[in-house]
Amino acid sequence: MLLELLLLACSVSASPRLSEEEECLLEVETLKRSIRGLENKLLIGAWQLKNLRQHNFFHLSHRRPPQRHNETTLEPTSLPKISGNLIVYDHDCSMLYDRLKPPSGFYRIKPKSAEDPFLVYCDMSDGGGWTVIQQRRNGKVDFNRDWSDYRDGFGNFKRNNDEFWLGNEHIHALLQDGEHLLKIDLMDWKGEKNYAMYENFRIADEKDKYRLQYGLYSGRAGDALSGGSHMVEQWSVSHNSMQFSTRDEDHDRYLQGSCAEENKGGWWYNRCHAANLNGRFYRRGEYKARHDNGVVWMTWRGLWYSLRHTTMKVRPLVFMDSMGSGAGAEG
Ligand SMILES: [Ca+2]
Repeated sequence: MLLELLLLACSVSASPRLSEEEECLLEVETLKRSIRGLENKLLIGAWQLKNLRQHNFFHLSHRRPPQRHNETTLEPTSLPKISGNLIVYDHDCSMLYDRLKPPSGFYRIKPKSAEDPFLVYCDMSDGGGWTVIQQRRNGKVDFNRDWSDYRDGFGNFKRNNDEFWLGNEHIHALLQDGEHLLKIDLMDWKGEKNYAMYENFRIADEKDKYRLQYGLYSGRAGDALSGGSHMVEQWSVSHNSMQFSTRDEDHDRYLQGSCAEENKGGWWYNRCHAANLNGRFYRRGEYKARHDNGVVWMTWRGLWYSLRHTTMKVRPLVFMDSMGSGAGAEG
């Protein structure tokens, strides 16, 4: 549009002399180049804004000097590469641990199958290398949320004791390559700790509603994900091969109602559960309610006790083989 006006202005004002026409064309060419330069600046700005929004913090490592008005174009190939503190080498926290052995904290990772890097909490204690996918600590974050929140992740990603759900899309990407161990750390209101581990933990993609799969259980808190040791309970509450449900997307096996609605969280509900780690946060442990909707691990403290701390964290099985059991009871 701008260019058309410029060309029009040229054709009206220019005399038929060739030199002036050439001059005008030259000016148009210069303006075209500066438009391309501005378009590229806009691209860089949008790219920086995207990073800022995704990761809360972002420092320009290579701030470009201000451009002169008639400076020639910046070709797209000169867009800044991911560099400086934006470099993301690690597919998960185990890779970061192997490389740098840093302390526990929030780091940016990029699993092979993920489109963009994202922020995770890395637990570098307990053998190190754990990527944390869920954390409950103080009840400050509401876990009774919709499908899109559980898909994309929610909560706070700043302090070590922040509560969050990493997001089913991120968890799916994280577990795509190789086999992973899931460790669940629990703590009750007296400060007693316990844990459960599952081999070959993975979840399907969104098309299959993030269906849960896991293999062998080990640990001391009991196999609540499979509903304990009774066959009848296992049939109705085992979470293995269940799809994910939220209050607005019911994929459970409870035909008369919605487990997610009753139990106040997103989870792989059957009809309904023996483990409800995304449930409602009750501040005193034992609770009374219409439904067993607390932060529950049935095989340890029962359905009517809501836990104080929970952590769900994953690590490649290979990592465990090279480091020993990793079976510490750290919460
Ligand atoms: Ca249902």
